[in-house]
Amino acid sequence: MSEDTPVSVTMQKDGDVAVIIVNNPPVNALSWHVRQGLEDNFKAALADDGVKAIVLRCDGGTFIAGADISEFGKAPRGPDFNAVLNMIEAASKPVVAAIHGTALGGGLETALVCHYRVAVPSAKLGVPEVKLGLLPGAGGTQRLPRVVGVEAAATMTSLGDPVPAPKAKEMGLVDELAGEDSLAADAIAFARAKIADGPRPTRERAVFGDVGVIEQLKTKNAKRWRGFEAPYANLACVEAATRLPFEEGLAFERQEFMKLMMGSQSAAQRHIFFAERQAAKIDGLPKDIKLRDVKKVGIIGAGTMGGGIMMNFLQKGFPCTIVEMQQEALDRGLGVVRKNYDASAAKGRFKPEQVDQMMGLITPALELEALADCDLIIEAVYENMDVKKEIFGKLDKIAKPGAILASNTSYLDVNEIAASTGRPGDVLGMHFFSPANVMKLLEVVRGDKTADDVLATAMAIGKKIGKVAVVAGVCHGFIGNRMLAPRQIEAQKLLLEGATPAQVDKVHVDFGMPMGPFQMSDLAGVDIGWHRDPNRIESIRDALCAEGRWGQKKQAGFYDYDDKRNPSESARVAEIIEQFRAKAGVEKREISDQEIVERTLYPMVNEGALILSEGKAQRASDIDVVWIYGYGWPVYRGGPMFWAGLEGTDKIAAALEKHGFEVAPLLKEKAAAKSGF
Ligand code: 3H9
Repeated sequence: MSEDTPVSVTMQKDGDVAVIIVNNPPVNALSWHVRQGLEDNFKAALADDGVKAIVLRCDGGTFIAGADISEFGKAPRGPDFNAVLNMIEAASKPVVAAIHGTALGGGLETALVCHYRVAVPSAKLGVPEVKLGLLPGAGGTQRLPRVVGVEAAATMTSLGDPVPAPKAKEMGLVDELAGEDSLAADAIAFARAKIADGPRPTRERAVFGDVGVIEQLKTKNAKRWRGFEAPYANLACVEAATRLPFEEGLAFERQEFMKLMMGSQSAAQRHIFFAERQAAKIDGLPKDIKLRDVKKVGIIGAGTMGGGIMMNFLQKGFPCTIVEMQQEALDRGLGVVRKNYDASAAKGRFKPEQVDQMMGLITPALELEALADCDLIIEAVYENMDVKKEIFGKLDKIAKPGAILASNTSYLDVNEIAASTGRPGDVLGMHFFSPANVMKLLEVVRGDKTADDVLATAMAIGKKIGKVAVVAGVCHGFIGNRMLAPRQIEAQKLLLEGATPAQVDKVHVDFGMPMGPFQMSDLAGVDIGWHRDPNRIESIRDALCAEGRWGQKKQAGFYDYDDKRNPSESARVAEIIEQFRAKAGVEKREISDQEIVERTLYPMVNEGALILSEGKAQRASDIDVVWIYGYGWPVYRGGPMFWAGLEGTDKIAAALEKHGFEVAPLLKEKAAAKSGF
């Protein structure tokens, strides 16, 4: 051990049992010095004749939560992880892992080379590497099928979901459950009891179970795994374990791991892992800023958004007052919430009594005065500045001092809304995405005068209700919808020039998006924003609206729909496009898929660059988080700004210029430096 090696692994002795303790906050990741410490301490324990058994446990809130992801892609340092694990597995004395918190990825792989595993009931064990575009690359795919069988190993590795300790015990992954408060002592006693049995190397156990499950998993998850490489690589390794000797299986796993590690999908998924955590941080604000107390929530508007927003809070036990103008609308809104919960209960996500409990937290009201005791009030009425200003003006007189007043506006100027109150410091935007009880993204819109503690509280509340919250500045459409706009405009132009809605949508779906611009428009409603000026027919979209082709809800939009909402290409839409083309004097031509990418996806990067340089997003990775969690951008492409780096900012800038776009100065800068964002 050299002088600059942090001491993150220590050893204590309890009679004839050596206890090796990892302490590497915050999650005991396997940083190079932990691997070094494990090697040194295991060697010492094995060399000590007084030691008859070894316990491996961790200090802090968790067992080892995996390899240190921040080391990936950097020059290797410290001992090779696999070599350390092989040494532990080959120990001549029984080794017991004592697990609390989470044993994840390389953490579980470490536990798998221990000869026995003892865990507290609250612990969770899993191999989530697939969520980082990887596979357990330290023997996990070869040892798991020997401990839990092929079916469980294939499921655990390809889906990446952790297993609670009691279930892990049933599966044979955990040998004994310890007392929640007596893990250290229980593990020592267990290890002592195993001295007579001796070591039990996992590699010497036989793989068991039916390999047929692998094809079943592929069929079942085909939609979920569309475009992803890692789930299939995980399954290939588990399959290899069923036919190859252990060492050959390990070599195959290593080869597959390296392929994923060097590829762009894992780089993108690792980027998002850190981006998501980074998004929670507000630049310039102290981490320990005192938050406002939010116990009771008020919602204005019981429509789809208001009801969906309220569901998030009810699920976390917040009493909610919901206000509507008319009894009928209120009843309808609450009916929808109840129906949604009942549907979830039918799928086993809630118990019926939980649904009653959540519904019991609602106070319905017809007057804004009912919100007087709420700590956070979220306005979710339709997008009209005058209406919103009137509501906030009234709220100013009703809400208690210190209450946070939020608007769920998706486009409007939060500063103007705030100015209709005498307390603009308490006002901000909380922009949820539809369906609000499902979509993970929350844009927290910081007005010019929003107080720091109001912003920090809104971000913390977002996390509490299970959202990924991102700070956005005030601008038309904030981060997400502002970037959506150029894409939608350009998609319409492409129709005029010769592309079909189906062609444009296919390019987006092939890229990995859940749907393309026209499918999205049909789902959300082609008529959004059109009713303000229904006599205007200036675009293909206006013409569709004028004919009542408002999207799926009318079984007609950019596509025709049957009773089951299956889309088909529309002859009528083709006619409308043709008419507009003639009127505009545009000549029809072949549009290549590449041109669709360049004219619909590249402009999003351009807009993102503007958003960044205007300071409307704190960092490029926040923009990526918005697009992953709010719009279904494929996580294996890391969000638009990360993808720009993969695609080449120089290539993007050149193509935008070629198509006549004004290239954002920041994008030009990145292009000149050939760097990403
Ligand atoms: C692997 O093991 C590959 C192997 O097969 C080996 C192959 C050879 N590394 O999430 P939190 C940081 S791949 C580095 O907010 P929580 C995180 O960035 C790995 N850093 O806490 C954050 O930093 P900051 C397989 C990590 O309590 C801080 O710790 N393992 C790592 O909500 C707190 O994190 C996984 O994929 C890491 N592995 O949740 C597990 N993990 O404070 C990934 C966390 O500066 N981790 N950090 O923002 C998790 O799922 C959650 O962090 C965990 C705790 C559930 C553990």
